[in-house]
Amino acid sequence: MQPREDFLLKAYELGIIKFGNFILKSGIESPFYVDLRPLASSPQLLKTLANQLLDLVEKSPFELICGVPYAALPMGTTMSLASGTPLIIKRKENKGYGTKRMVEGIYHDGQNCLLVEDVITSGQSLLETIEEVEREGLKVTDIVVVLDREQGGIQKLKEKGYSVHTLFTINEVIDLLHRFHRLDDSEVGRIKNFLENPPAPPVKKRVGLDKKQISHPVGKKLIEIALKKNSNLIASADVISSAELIKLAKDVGEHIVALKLHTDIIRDFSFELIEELKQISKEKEFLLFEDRKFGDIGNTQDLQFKEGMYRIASWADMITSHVIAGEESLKVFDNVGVVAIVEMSTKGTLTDDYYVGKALNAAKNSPNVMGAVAQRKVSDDLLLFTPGVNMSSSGDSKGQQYNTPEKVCSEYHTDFIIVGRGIYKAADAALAAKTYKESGWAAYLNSFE
Ligand code: 5BU
Repeated sequence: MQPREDFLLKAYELGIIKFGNFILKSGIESPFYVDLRPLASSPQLLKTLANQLLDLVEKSPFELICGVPYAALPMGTTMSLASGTPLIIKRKENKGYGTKRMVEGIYHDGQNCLLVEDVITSGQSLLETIEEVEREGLKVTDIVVVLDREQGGIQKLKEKGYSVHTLFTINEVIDLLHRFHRLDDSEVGRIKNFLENPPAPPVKKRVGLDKKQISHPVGKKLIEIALKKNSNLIASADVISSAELIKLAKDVGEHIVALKLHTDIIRDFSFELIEELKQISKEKEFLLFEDRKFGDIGNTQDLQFKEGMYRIASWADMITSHVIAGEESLKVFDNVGVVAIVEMSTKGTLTDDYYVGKALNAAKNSPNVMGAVAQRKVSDDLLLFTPGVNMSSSGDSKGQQYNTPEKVCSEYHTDFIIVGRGIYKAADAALAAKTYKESGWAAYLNSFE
């Protein structure tokens, strides 16, 4: 038996490949599932693997080794120990926006780094890793991969000029396991058929406003208004005087589902203003949405929400809050629909993937939360609000980034678009609101196709 075959059979006994029915991350149902992480539980096998991978790249010109997190980290480390080549570590959680470096360790510009990957499928995540490593000034020419699932990844990387060295292809693994009686004929047939005709990933259908499972009463009310008015438009009234605000509310009221306010920018704020806004909102049927972006400990938020000169709790239907202080801090917002800020629209925002994931979890666990502000899809049990929408500009000089209603509705499945300057700075705000309402609703309807 060859050393490769011996390695594979032992690795199989450890459980690195399982057969049956598995739902992959993409939603595809697969007859096998590969997970190379258990290899780290056998130091001997890990050493054997590292040596075999090093043999594959014997002639490659690398000066550093980097394992793609997480499964390939122990492999990269073992290769580093076995070869005496320094290791560097790529972070997974930081998307490169903050100040933290993406790659940790000692290295300098222009050094050649060998990337180690456990399994390659479409090659997409490897391409992203390469980009991040190259952005740090390192050079990538060679990649070594334990298993190629033969779904186009190798081809994609080769087209981009990278040399890819693979220890096994999935077909080879299946054949070997067949030959050594770990798989019977019918299982092999089923797997080969899957590999030859890989199914397309199921497309996740957008859930319409009428079918969304929203239990919060304010969320239900907002949906009711949207369906009645055929509008998913929220106007952001970032004006600084009561007179302007009242005029805007009257002008755009019939087209919107909510009027978003920043009451702390209004020079002459008063409760007469609030009373008048409430009156207009009742007549024109829209909700009052205070974009306060709370972001403190629960007790302070409680005071900011109920007390002070704005007494937001006494009049707002909806508010925004960061979730930075954790789930419990959101409990103070009773009798109001909370929209959790999980991702911001600005260039260089610190709300990276890691933050968004945690923030969404906190939002979903909080009964006061009815929706989220984000620039990506969120789960169907939250309403999605997307600001940074403008049809005639791509951004401003202070970091704002704009998308069109079409883009946010079709790509993010946004439920409500939020438009500020696109409306209140227009020569005719009423007309602009009507235009955004019509484009927003058409984009919403088109996003089902
Ligand atoms: P604009 O004039 O359309 O750029 O105004 C956008 C509004 O949405 C403005 O009131 C912001 O405070 C608000 N906003 C945003 O633009 N981006 C975000 O990520 C969040 C809020 Br959260």
